[in-house]
Amino acid sequence: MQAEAIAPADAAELIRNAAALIFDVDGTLAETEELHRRAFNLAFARHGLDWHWDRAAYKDLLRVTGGKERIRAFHTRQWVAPRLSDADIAELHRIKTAHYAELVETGCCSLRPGVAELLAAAKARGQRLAIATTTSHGNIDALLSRALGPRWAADFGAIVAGDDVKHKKPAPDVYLEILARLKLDGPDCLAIEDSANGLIAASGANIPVLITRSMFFRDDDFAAARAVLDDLSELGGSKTKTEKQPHAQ
Ligand code: XBP
Ligand code: MG
Repeated sequence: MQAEAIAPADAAELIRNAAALIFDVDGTLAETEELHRRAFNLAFARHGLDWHWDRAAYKDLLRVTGGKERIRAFHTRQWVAPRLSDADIAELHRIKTAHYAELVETGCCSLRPGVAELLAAAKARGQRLAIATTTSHGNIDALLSRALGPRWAADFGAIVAGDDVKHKKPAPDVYLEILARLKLDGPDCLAIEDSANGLIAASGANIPVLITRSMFFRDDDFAAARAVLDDLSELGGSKTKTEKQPHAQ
């Protein structure tokens, strides 16, 4: 389906008019999935498992949201694999999370283009900010304390992570929890996401979605999004046209 191009100004207006901007983390604030992939592989090696997720395998595994769920999904597909209890998987995921924090600490994963500028502009106009993610609070803090400084959380009115809710994306749980905490209605807000699972989750909470295409989800189906950008730096300049989905309001 050919998307109708809209000027970045229309996407910028969507942003400015929202009562709250609700940000996804992985792939949206920063291209973190490559670090997650490396952290999973380091944890497998540390655990004595001969598993290695290359980018193609990881792209497919990313359809499963949540690191623990992703490991379980991969384990289930193996013809031959050691028995892994839920406790084993939780421990494997804990090791992976420690490796992820070390990788983020090296400073090799900065915020995506336009993210810092948008956060600063939203703060300057008193616009409310929130985070709705599948990853963990520890991973959010590792990334944003490095990118935005130790007091980064003070700028966000609500932060909901994967294990805070019963069902992870594409279920709407994290977004419904954000709306409940902010006491706002979905249509008054705007979700900023990078994946089809994120689009489905926010749409399930009746929140309009602006997509920024990311490394592993470039070819996902974003027909239900209000606008699709290559990245948020388009809001500042008129670098390229954004794609507006034909039936978006
Ligand atoms: C993306 C995810 C997460 C990360 C890995 O989260 O699905 O599972 O891939 O992080 P987002 P964990 O909603 O921010 O795009 O291993 O902590 O799950
Ligand atoms: Mg994401």
